[in-house]
Amino acid sequence: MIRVYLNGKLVDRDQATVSVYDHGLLYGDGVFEGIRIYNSKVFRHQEHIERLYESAKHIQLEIPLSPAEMIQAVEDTVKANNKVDGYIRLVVTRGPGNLGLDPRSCRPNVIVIVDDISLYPKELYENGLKIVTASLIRNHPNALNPRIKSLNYLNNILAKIEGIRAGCLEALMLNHKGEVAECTGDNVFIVKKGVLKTPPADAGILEGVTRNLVMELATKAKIPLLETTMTRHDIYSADECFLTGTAAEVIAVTDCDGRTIGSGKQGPITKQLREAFVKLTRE
Ligand code: PXG
Repeated sequence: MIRVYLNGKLVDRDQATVSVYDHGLLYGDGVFEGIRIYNSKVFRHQEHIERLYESAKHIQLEIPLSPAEMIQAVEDTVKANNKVDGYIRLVVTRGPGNLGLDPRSCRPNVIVIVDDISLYPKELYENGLKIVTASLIRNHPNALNPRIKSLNYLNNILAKIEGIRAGCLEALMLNHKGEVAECTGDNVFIVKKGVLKTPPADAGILEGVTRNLVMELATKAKIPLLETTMTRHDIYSADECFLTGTAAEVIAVTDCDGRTIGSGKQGPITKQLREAFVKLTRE
């Protein structure tokens, strides 16, 4: 039986319940993180916790644990579940309160779930993903900033549904200026004439932990790297394209909106960075 951390206690998953008055449920009011466990180690733990606290700060949600206590709670939950490889869903909801948007009566719920995550089918890591551009734009940063990993993921879910309806497992999202932002749960990279490019944080993206790591790996491998604004033209005419994310890891994109990207196969720099990523996480 999976044991879930709920407000300081480890409980069986069937007993891990929260109120229907929780504003996380009623309004999507809360924040979360998705973290991998590789070889019994919580991957990039500190970075995920930092992002969680930054998201919480932005929405003025006071987490009732210090970051150090949160790290301990996550470690304890991983141990209690004997997890070697897996996935952690860390959730802090605004908590139960009165009906109505006013969050002042709420007391946050802290939840840590340790479970598994399903990857894309293995062959897609060799053949690459097909994606389409969603007609829905990414949230305007002055409305709900994509840098907040909030419980309100409808923007991404609606784009994902568009992708699925078009026969694709991922959808590309543009920002309010028509520039490439990110996919529904992954950041986007391209390679053009040997230069690795990715949209900057102010393009309206979640600053992915995997994105940061891939940029580090590229720097180490002396691959020129540029955070730069891009449009769909840059994706269509790229030599290579790939996505990064905790769930997806590093995966090639070989088709966007019916345009074959580069050779139509995983490109050499994508392969190199994916191998460096796999080496780092599996060793
Ligand atoms: N952009 C968005 C909008 C995301 O939600 C990423 C980029 C990649 O960030 P990381 O830090 O993971 O490299 C994400 C992450 C899920 C799931 O359950 C989604 C994410 C991560 C883990 C699981 O679909 N999104």
